[in-house]
Amino acid sequence: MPLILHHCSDARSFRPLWTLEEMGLPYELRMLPFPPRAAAPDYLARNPLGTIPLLEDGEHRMTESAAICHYLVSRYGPSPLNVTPEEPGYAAFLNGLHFGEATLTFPQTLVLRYRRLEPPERRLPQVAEDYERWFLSRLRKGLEMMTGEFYAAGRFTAADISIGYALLLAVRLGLEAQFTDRAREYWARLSARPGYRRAREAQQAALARQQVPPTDFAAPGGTSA
Ligand SMILES: N[C@@H](CCC(=O)N[C@@H](CS)C(=O)NCC(=O)O)C(=O)O
Repeated sequence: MPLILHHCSDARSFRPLWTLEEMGLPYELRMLPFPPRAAAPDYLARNPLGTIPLLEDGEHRMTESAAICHYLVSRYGPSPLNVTPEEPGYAAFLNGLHFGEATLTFPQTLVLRYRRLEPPERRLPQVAEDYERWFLSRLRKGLEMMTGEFYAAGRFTAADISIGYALLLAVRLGLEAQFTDRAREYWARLSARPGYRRAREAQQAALARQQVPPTDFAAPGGTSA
């Protein structure tokens, strides 16, 4: 049975898509309009949270993007994208996987929601500004913990994919101009990877084939990204 990934363009489900492409695993990509909860109500039968990603692997369903990346590299490895508990980089690996989502992506969803997605009368500029500052400060300080070109184990791993998605979202939100040199160089390294490029091509091809509109991060009507 193939792995099935439910995905909205440029949303957190890009993390597992990138991982699948880096690993060269076979998968089926099912595109959804954003936000799926409102735009594709049938999806709630598969994932009651209404969020993406959803990975279906036989009887297993997973809805947390960083956990899915961890699952793929450990369940379908061995892969250099994984770091095992025996390796010295294991602690940094787990830290990076969760740092990318909990510390770097969540504050950006507040920026997105209260600056762009909510209808004008519900927007909260103070919240958006505060969490933009929060994100940029955590990004700067968090990347200071990196000792080499990648976050853990001296090589590209799923931790870089988790953090890389947060950088992709920041670019989509127009925050790139405020990146430090370190963040800018890190993002350039990640986004130049053939695996990243293949994931973007797979996303664009699936959007066209399935006739699904791309996520519009500037449009009111979504609730959170
Ligand atoms: N922590 C979860 C968050 C999942 C999530 O909130 N996804 C967003 C898209 S990036 C979503 O589906 N938002 C639509 C909604 O809340 O209706 C993860 O890392 O996958």
